[in-house]
Amino acid sequence: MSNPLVGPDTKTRPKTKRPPMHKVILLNDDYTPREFVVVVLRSVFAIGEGKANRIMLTAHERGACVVAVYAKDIAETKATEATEAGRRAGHPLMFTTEPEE
Ligand code: TYC
Repeated sequence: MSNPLVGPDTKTRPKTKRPPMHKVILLNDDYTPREFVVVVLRSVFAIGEGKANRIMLTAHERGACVVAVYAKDIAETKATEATEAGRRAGHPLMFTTEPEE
């Protein structure tokens, strides 16, 4: 039997939205050797050789390629680390980040 003094059950759903994940994007340039790009992808992002080659080639052909998706601070740290690795070796290699969707 329903009690008229009691409203319908409502579930309180927490309003906490997950923060958006961030893409790390590899940008093409005309100077960085392909093999160097693959070495950086493998070491900074723990990507296997085949996949690293495909990501490098996609950036080479299309101008940019998404490398991986992480929480914002991790994406930014890895993009900086990978860009720095290129800079230390005298290459203009660039990684950027952007929020997903
Ligand atoms: N375009 C470079 C070359 O021809 C290779 C390269 C590929 C550089 C991908 C950056 O994100 C890159 N040597």
